[in-house]
Amino acid sequence: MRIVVLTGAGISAESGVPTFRDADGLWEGHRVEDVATPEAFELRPRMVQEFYDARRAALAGVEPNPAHRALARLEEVLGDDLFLVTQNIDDLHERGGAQRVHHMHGELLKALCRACGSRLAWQDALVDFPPCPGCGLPELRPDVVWFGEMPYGMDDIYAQLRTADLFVSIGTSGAVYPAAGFVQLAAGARVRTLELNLEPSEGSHFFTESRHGRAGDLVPVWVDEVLALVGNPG
Ligand code: BV8
Repeated sequence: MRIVVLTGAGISAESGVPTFRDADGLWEGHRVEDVATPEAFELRPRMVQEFYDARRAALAGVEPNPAHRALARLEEVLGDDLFLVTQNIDDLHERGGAQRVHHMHGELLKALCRACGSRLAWQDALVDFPPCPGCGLPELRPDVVWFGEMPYGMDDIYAQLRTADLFVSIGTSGAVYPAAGFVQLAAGARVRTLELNLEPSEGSHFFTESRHGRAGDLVPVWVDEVLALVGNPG
């Protein structure tokens, strides 16, 4: 069984990573366009760097939860038949044990040099624009996809969506494109679709099935069902 899983901020909520749109969400106090656009970076580079420096530093204080770990168990059994794509820029899928995670919106723990294009593992702050280890220029930015920028790996993602047996969306509000359009694309390819989310998302009506609750409860149960189905009671 070939499965494509898409995750959003909701899968990391129980780990203590703030979501975007919830009451005290990331966008609280920050207008998206003020911190997550190339234009904002041109206008107020230090403010944007500080926004991502704070989120990068906060990663040290959070741990993966049962939903992250359950998906790693599923990956172990399904191997390449599982395609795990996330909108999240945290590293909790990897720390939960997943080996192959497609970060379509980039990663907090990577820096991208605007001068030489180097992409580097990065733990520290970028607010003082340290020199790029590749070219020496002070042109490092967070390696995240901002609004108006092309998400990463779209061709792979579209190819996987068209040939899957099942598309599962976990912890996402379905408010941001192109990720919010995956369910319609999958449905168009006659792929079964399942939503696991705290509440109905903006695209709930497109899903074959929806289960509402906390990812930390829903995902391990769903993974056990799949593992039983594929004859490997994990
Ligand atoms: C692009 C990285 C060209 C940075 C992010 C079509 C129509 C309208 C607009 C557009 C369109 N196409 C493009 C656009 C413009 C724009 C867009 O979508 N705007 C929106 C606001 C309308 N999209 C873009 O600009 C994209 N680029 O389009 O390029 C192109 C075109 C075609 C094909 C290719 C390219 C780039 C978008 C990426 C921007 N970067 N992140 C950063 O993190 O700072 S987006 C960021 O916001 C996240 O990555 C994520 O994608 C989104 C937040 O959404 P969620 O993750 O879903 O989080 P949210 O808080 O909203 O919801 C959480 C959900 O979890 C809720 O439903 C809640 O109920 C649930 N939940 C909470 N707790 C739990 C839970 N569920 C389970 N358990 C729990 N415990």
